[in-house]
Amino acid sequence: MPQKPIAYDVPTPELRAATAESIQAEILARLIYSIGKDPIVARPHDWLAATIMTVRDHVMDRWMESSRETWRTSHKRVYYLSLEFLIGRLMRDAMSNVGLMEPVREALKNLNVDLGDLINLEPDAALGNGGLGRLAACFLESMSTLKIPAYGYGIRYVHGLFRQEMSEGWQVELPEEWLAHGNPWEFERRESAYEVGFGGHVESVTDPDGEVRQEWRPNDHLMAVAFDTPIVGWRGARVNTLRLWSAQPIDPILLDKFNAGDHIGALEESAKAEAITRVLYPADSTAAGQELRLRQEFFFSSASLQDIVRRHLQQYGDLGSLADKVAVQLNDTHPAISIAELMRILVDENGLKWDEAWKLTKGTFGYTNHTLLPEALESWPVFLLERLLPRHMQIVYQINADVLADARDRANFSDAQIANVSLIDEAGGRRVRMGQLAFVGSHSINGVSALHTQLMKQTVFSDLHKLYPDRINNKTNGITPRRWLMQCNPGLTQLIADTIGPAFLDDIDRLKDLDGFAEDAGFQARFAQVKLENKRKLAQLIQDRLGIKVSPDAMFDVQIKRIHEYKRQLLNIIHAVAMYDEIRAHPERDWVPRVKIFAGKAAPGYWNAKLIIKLINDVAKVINNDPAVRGLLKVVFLPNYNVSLAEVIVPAADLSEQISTAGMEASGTGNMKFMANGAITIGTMDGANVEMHEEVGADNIVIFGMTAQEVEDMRAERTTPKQMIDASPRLHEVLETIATGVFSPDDPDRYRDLIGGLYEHDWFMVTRDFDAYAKAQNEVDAIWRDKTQWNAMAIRNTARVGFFSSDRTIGQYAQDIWGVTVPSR
Ligand code: 26V
Repeated sequence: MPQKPIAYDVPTPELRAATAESIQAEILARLIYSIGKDPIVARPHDWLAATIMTVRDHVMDRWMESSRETWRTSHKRVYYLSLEFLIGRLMRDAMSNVGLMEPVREALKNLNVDLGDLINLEPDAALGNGGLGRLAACFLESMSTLKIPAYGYGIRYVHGLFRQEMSEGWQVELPEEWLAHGNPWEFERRESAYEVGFGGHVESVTDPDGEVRQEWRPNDHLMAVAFDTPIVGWRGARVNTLRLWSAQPIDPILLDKFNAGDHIGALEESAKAEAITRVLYPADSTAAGQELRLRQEFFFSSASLQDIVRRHLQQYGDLGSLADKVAVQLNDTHPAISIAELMRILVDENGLKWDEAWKLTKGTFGYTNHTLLPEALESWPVFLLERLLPRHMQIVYQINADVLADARDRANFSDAQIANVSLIDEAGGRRVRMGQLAFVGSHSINGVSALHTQLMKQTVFSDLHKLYPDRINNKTNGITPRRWLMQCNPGLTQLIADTIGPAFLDDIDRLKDLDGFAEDAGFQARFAQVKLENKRKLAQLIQDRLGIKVSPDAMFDVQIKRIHEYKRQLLNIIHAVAMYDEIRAHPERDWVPRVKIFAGKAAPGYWNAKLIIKLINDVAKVINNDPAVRGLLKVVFLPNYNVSLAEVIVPAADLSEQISTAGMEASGTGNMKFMANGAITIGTMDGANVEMHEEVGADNIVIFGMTAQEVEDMRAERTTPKQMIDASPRLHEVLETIATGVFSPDDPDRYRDLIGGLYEHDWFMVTRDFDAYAKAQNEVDAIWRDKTQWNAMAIRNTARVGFFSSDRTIGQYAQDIWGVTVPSR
């Protein structure tokens, strides 16, 4: 039965008043009554839990009111489906968004506890690999800020992204345990549990009225249990829910096995079920291809769709209005099986006609593509889908039949074009292409930067784009300015507020008012002072963690992101070696002191990425210890890069390295974080760098290297770079130094193949872009020497970052894709 909209007439509750005294009492009450600890013996983790619970309490009224309001007003709901949410820490974010920072700090101080220590004690929720997962987290915060009724749906991995340690410069992966001390943010919802099936067979059933229906009879079952986390927007505008699914067995123990003495066998089912949500896949650029990954994808998709349909029926009573009241956004193809699952729920379980169900499905789904790398495009063997999800395989075939008919009849496609749009890849073993499935099942397909969207139209989806020309659109990524400016850089935030007033806190475009201060000597000095303070903190962290002394007066040149050949950390470290050679060859020159800072994880199976980490560490060891360098150059690799570490590094950066091979970085979002914090970018015309160049102006960014078109042409030529390398004596020498073991005397051949690859094909254009890069770095040095120019450029970066707020991005999704009106703020 549909529920009547509830006639609550509760006004939006004000955020509960808070003073240091009231908060202190609340924390103590939580410590005693919820944690069960006497303050005298309470450990830091007890204080943390009590503080989180206190902050959480201040969010609860808004949370309930937010969902009440959505029921009452019947507004459309947005569901963001993502296998990854790279949340990081939540306490500072929540405190800051509801204005509790100062009272909590004060309250804790009175209790002899340091808020900063507690903040650093909170585990960093790393339920994601990199950009795609962090984007999902920024989007959640922006959806709350913009008061959009939204839910994030994901997986509650017991182990998030692995912890990275260094062993003699090599990456070692260790399990991550964010739940070890419990998670005070989450609420387990045992009542919101769904059965998810796998395997079995499909039966044709004839209804009493003669209709033939398909019924899936899975032979494996498990439960999806919901865990909810509140996500509060800026100034508590709204509180949305992040709902993460945990897999649990239907029967926790098989008693007959146990009683028969098979104690391990009795727990087998349970272990099998729980395996599904145990660990996040740590690869972000090669489709995993393993059965467990497909099980994760379906488990999560099915639970989410069941929940969405249940909620819709509860409120509206019928499914005809689904596309009017529900928008589901697929974060890449990882949840694309949802399209077949919704069709199954509509047709098999609710008796809708195929055509109507298909219309509703397309009206409901939108799909965001985040990569064009061929190896990252997901596809699953037909035999695997047939075995795990036999009914979904039938549905995929049926969808495909319609698409192929469209292609033949309506568009008059050639055989090659038909093969391109087909959901089934026939080359090699037959596979289902999830990108094609997501495309045909969605009314909107978007890329994440202007260039990326254009390339989508020209490459992977060129024929689907011809067939359905009004579907592809662009939504350039963004970042939340709350976490990535206000919270991580309070010094700069205060300075900006003192200079142009606090309006930018609510309307980020007002940062433009800083433009007028770019040349103001007094403001420049204060701006530089804030940067220096942030650099001191990072220098301290480097000293503490690595025992390396770096001068905060040197230029902090930063590249932090996943390690990948296309991101070209190799280009950066080769440049470090070139600098090293020159400093030694020309000690008399006026060198700009630099610290090259790297951080990032490599996928555990990605050999070259791991080798690049080792190379950075090998080079660091030599350069940092060579007295001839006189401290003019330091190389630092900070282990275990995560959101929390980024929050320390980004505000301290002078130079932001965004140097991917043009055409390969879909957008990048780190680039935007640095821009907000007044770093100058050295970058290629790739991803969102192109739009940064446009927004900040050519004079305030350092662009170098081949364009995407030039890369494509060069690759087509198939010339080897050898001649070119030989013609560049400087590059040649550097490559030889690395290849012959100068940095790896313990294993002189360690880098022979890595460097050999550059001579042979150099797919990522490291050598072809080297000279341009080195020249651009010289330009950077020249700007650095002119502090007035540097500061003016840096200030303009902060001033012009407004476009890259995820509030802008989400506003565009809401308007163009979801059909949701954004209430005025
Ligand atoms: C992820 C995974 C996860 C584990 C299993 C297999 C697999 C295969 C492919 C992928 C795709 C990851 C794509 C991705 O992270 N793209 C990044 O998305 C960012 C947000 O849009 C964007 O800024 C980056 O440029 C883009 O690389």
